[in-house]
Amino acid sequence: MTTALMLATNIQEMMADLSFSDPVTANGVFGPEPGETLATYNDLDDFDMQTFDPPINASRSAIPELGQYSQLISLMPVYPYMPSANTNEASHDQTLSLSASVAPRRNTW
Ligand SMILES: [Ca+2]
Ligand SMILES: [Ca+2]
Repeated sequence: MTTALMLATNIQEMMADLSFSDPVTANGVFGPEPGETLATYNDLDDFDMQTFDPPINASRSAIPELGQYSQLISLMPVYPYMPSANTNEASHDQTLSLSASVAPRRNTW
């Protein structure tokens, strides 16, 4: 397994059991709700536009040994049967799915 694939898999495993809506505020903000941190992110969209540098493992712990890499997470709410039809994050109330991309990248010094 390449390092990049492993870093993407870490994110996938970390997010696998999270709900689509915040369990406290239901449909709160698209992104982390006020006061939330990496340790308390509790729904999928909390991770939108987060960059982890150094990267993290599936338990949300930093991996300083791989400090030459970082992980960028981008989420977009999508319609289940038309995943490319939505381009507006604000319309997440009508959608049931999320498209996630993880971009492990090698930092340049
Ligand atoms: Ca949340
Ligand atoms: Ca949220």
